[in-house]
Parts: sequence; structure tokens; C-alpha cells
Amino acid sequence: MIGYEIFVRSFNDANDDGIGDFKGIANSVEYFKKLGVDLIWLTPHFKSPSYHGYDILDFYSPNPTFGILQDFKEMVDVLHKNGIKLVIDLPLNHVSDRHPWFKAAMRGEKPYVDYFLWAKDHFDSKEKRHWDEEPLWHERNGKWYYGVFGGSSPDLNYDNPETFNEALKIIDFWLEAGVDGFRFDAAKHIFDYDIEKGSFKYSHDKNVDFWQKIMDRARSKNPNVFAVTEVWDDPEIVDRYAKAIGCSFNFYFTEAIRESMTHGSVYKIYDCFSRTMGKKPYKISNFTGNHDMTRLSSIITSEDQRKVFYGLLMTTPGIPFIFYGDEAGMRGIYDPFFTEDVIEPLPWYASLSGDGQAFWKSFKYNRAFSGVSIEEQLSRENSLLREVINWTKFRKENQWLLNAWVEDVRHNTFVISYAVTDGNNGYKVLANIAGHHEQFDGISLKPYEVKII
Ligand code: ACG
Repeated sequence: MIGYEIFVRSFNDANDDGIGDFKGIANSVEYFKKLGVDLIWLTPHFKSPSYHGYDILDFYSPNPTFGILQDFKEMVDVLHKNGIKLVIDLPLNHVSDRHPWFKAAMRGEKPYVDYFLWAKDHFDSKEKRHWDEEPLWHERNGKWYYGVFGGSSPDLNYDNPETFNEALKIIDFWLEAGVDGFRFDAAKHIFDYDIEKGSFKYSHDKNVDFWQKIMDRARSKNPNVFAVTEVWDDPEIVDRYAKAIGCSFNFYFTEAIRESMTHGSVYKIYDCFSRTMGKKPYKISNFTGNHDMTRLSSIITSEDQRKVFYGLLMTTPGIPFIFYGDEAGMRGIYDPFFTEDVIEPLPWYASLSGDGQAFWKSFKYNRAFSGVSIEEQLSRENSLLREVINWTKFRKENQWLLNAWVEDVRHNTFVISYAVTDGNNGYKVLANIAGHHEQFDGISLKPYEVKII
């Protein structure tokens, strides 16, 4: 299985309003097949006032700009007929401040007041988020409410069983609509506030228990449901959630390779492979990047080095994910106050014009004729995209990688060497991240060579 993250608005526009939509995604199956991906992750497709969609207005209605529920279901059918699974992004931690539940809560209406978390006297309403100093508490009409992702996204209170029941209903609804599973957004934030002490604190045990119950429900509806966690944290913490949910994004993978390649030594890769890829009771998901970070090509600027990145991605175990456009070398620098920069429309054509081309924002990083369009990449013999396609073919021929693990990780300054096995099948990989010849274990490697033996 190979995953592909799609930011719906930026992907493929079928109704000529310049905004990507469900029909556009259905129209892209030939591309998915050519690229070799068979598991699509859609970023939130629900009704929402924002461009990113993570602040939901209605969990049961698609964003009308993307299509109606019928269009969504037809898209799922087309994907399924072509052997492609679909997982939806589900931010259960919070809703939009314009969601009817929050509006009713602000009016003091039961039962909705208890759907949210309100400040008490001993709480520190000036406390900031630990990673970027943004406020956690927000004041409106004299009432203080908790919103770890800002005032426009109040957190739901899952200590209230009624709120939890709402979450179960949402799971049921989308599984019945035909989705194959979920990407669980912000999984470590469900319980991230210590009510006793009145301060921020992740309650990992409670969170894991929450996800276990969500998964029990999902598995009772569909025993083959697939879910992946978003827990952006140290590998040892990710591990705890992954055991309950079945699959985890391995943030350290993309971070370690980016850092190693920019610093010119494989040490971080060595540390990451040793720490995160041993035998696990769940599937690991290494990935190129996502919509919350600077794009791979804006960090690893050498196409040759990026080809090595894909070599590492496609030879390691689990379910690799590609962030749409990374396969073509799309650029974009993450700015937390202007996140549009990393979710530009996929440039299908060199001229940026033609059927399906989305155009909801201007192109800042991926301009016309800059070589990153799918058209240009497919027509160039040794392009990144062609290389990625070769690697996805390799992956298809080695399905056992899904349940494999990594052993015997070794290195010198520029070469990383590791064995991959599932107990029955196996190979050894040597990858040279440098632009010169290298020698490792008596084996010689060309510049940027990934050798499988
Ligand atoms: C998800 C989505 C994101 C979305 C939301 C909210 C959550 O992907 O698009 O925002 O629905 C934190 C959260 C994540 C969140 C990101 C954006 N992502 O945990 O769930 O923020 C540290 C912290 C992390 C933090 C990260 C952010 O620990 O918790 O992620 O910084 O940079 C090592 C360390 C690791 C450290 C990293 C980076 O890996 O181990 O701990 O992570 O280094 O330093 C969307 C929009 C937003 C909007 C919101 C409502 O995109 O603009 O505000 O919705």
C-alpha cells in the first residue's frame, strides 16, 4: 500500500470554479495508477469557514465547494473500482467557533455548555502553547473557553460522555458512506489539559484509551478499517498511540532525513532507523512531508538527493505516504501564519492552464514553466517523478514490506546500511547521500546511489 495526501482544494478542479473538488479527484484515477498510489488521504472535506477545513461546521456535510455527499460517494466508488482506498481526515478534537454546538453553548443552552471546556478560577488563562507561545484560552462575551488551536477552534470536552457519543456517530456515518478509514488529527490533544491543576498537560493514557474505544467502534463496523494517527512527538510517545490505532505517521523519518541531507552526514538517519523501525505490533508510516511543514524540495534542494530520499522511503517498512506534489518537486516554505504556501494547487501543466487545473490561490513557489508540473516531469526522462514511479513499482513487487521491520542499521559518515525483513523475505540496502563515490563493507557506491542486495 502506498499513501497519497491530497489537499482537496488544490488538487483537481472538475467544475471550472478554480477550486479542486471530489469529481476532480475521481477524474485523477489514471494519474494515481500511473504514480502507483492506492490509498488516498483527503484533508478535511467538511463544511468549514476556513480554507484549511480543520475547523468544522458540520461533521455530516461535505464542503459544498467540493461537491455534495452524492459526489463524495461517487468519488469513493470510482476509487474503489480502481483498487484505491480512501481515508478521511477527522479532526475530532475541536469544532469551528461557528458550529451550532458552540453557538448554543455560548447562549448557555444545555446540553451544549458541557460540550466545551470553560475556565475555572484556578486555571491560568494566560498560559501559552508549549511549542509556539500561542494562547490556549480565549475570551468572548466575558466567557473564557479552551482552544488549543486558537479561538476559532474551541476544543470539545470528551470527559462528557455525550460528546463522546457524538464522535461515535460521526465514525459510523462516514464508514457507512464508504470510506475505508481515517487520519486522526491531533490525536494527543483530546485530553491535553489538567483540570485539577489548571494547566496544560498531555494525558497520554486517557488519550490512548479514547482512541482505543473509537477504534473498537470503527472495527465493529468494518473489521478492515484502516486508521493512522497524527501524533507529532517523540517516537516513544507515537508508539503508544500507534498500538491502539494500528498505524502511525513517523515524523522523525522525514525530519531525520531532511536534517541528515542538509548537514551532509547520515547520523540522524541512523538514529531514526534504529529507534523507529524495529519490529512493531502496528504499521509504521514514513512520509515525504505534509501540509504542516516546509516542502521536501524546499529543504533538500538537490533532485539527486531527493531521489535518495525516495529510495529510503520506498525500501523501508509499512505504508509510505507522499504529500501531493512532492513527487514532482513542488516547493513551498511553511509559514504558520500563511499556511497556503505549502498547499499551492498541483501544477498539472507547464503553463498552469488546462482541464482540471486548480487556481484558488496565486502561485508563489511553483510558477509556470518552472519544471515541477506533472506534464514537464512526465516528459523528462530522468525526472524525479519518473524515479518515484520506478520506486512505487518496486514497492508493488514487494508487498511483504507492509509487515516488515528494519535490522542491523549501520553507517559511516555518508552511507546508511540496513536490512529489511518480514521473517521470510528480506534484503539489504546501502544508500549514499553524498555526491561522491563511497565504499562501505567492501561495496562501492556511486554518488547518490541506493543499492539493494
Ligand atoms: C494538525 C493538522 C493541522 C491542523 C491541526 C488542528 C492539527 O495537521 O493542519 O491545523 O486541526 C501541533 C499539533 C498537531 C498539529 C500541528 C499544526 N497538526 O500537535 O496536531 O501543531 C511540536 C509539538 C507538536 C506541534 C508541532 C508544530 O510537539 O505538537 O504540532 O510542534 O510544529 C519534533 C518533536 C515534536 C515537535 C516537532 C516540531 O518532531 O518531537 O514534538 O512538535 O519536532 O518542533 C489547522 C490549520 C491551522 C489552524 C488549525 C485550527 O493548519 O492553521 O490554526 O487547523
